[in-house]
Amino acid sequence: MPTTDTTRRLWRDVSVFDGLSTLPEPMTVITQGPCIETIAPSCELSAEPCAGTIDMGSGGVMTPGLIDCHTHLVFGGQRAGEFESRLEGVSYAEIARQGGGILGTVKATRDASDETLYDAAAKRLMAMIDDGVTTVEIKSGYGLSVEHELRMLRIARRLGNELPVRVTTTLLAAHAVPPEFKGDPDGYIDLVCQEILPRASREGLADAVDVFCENIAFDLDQCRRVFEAAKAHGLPVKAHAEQLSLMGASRLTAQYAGLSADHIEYLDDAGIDAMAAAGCVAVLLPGAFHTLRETRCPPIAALRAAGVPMAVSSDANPGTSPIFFPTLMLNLACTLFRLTPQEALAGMTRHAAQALGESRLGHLTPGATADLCVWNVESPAELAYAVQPGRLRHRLLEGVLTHG
Ligand code: DI6
Ligand code: FE
Repeated sequence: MPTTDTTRRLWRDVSVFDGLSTLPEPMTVITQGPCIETIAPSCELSAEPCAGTIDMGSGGVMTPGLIDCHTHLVFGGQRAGEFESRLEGVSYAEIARQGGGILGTVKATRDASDETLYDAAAKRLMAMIDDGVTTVEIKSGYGLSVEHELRMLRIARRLGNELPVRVTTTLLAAHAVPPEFKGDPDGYIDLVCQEILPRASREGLADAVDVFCENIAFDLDQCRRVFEAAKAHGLPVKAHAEQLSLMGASRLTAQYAGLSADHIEYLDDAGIDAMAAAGCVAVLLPGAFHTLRETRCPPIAALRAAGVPMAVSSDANPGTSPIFFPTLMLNLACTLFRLTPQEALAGMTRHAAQALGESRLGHLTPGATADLCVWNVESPAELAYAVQPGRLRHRLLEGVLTHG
């Protein structure tokens, strides 16, 4: 991420989506250094920029910078062969049980050099930056040993230091049982709780802790142990929950005041109530739903009725969502999950920020961080309606112009 400057910038007559809804009239927006200074109807403000203010022009749509709050961007290799097997009818769970899937990527990741992993992830991340992402969460989970989990987190941190994007990191050591612990998931959870997590915390490498709670991964008790260790180290938790079956991980996450429960295709009413009471965000991942050709949708209407904030994210990973195109997720969230375009946009801005515990991000209000995008479109809904690269006109990261 670049260091901030003190430039004052002004946009005239833009259509503003503020993170929750589209403001009713053309707006004038002024940023000063790393913050948003003013957002007001153009008819109420003089259009003359004062001395020292840069005029950024008029028209277009302004949104908060997009936030992708669930990705697995650092990995080695690719899994096109597995894609072909799935098309022939082999299930994701079956491939995992045969030692492929996540474990295939673990081997390729361990075998790759730091430079190879960094360069491949940087290329994927640059594509997402060009599509409007200003903040991205990156998980570990393809290392599954002390050395390799920490290495993945260091590479994620380096991406945030060297590229124009804010990176938050999540330790997902409890993603799969590594080959060294085959048949002994509890032994591996001991390693996660006693060594990997404490070291990631001590070295400042993880902003949060995630688990994969599923028949093919870890059960509820094992996830609870990881959450206890996270709590002991003061790290917030989240979960890959109810993706392929109902395991109860959403409720568990809510009990630990977790940031989010993600996937949640099989979420039940008890889980929804627990999430609503705890303020836990529902992270919807339509890319994985699409890639796995799932048919059971997350309970969108019930989440909406219960007032659970819904985020939308890419789940960018080599197995279930090899898609590095954030605005496509806006489209898929509408077409597959029946979100409105406004809900989808809130899902990649305000609610995604909430899923990361970042209250100064994801909304356009005076005093908020000046992470924003101006798009060459006529209405915010157009961002979800058309699937089209190259629509970004300006991108600001903490007040620094990084695009346009
Ligand atoms: N669920 C997912 O969608 C990703 N991880 C997880 O637990 C997929 C990871 C992969 O297949 O490589
Ligand atoms: Fe995931």
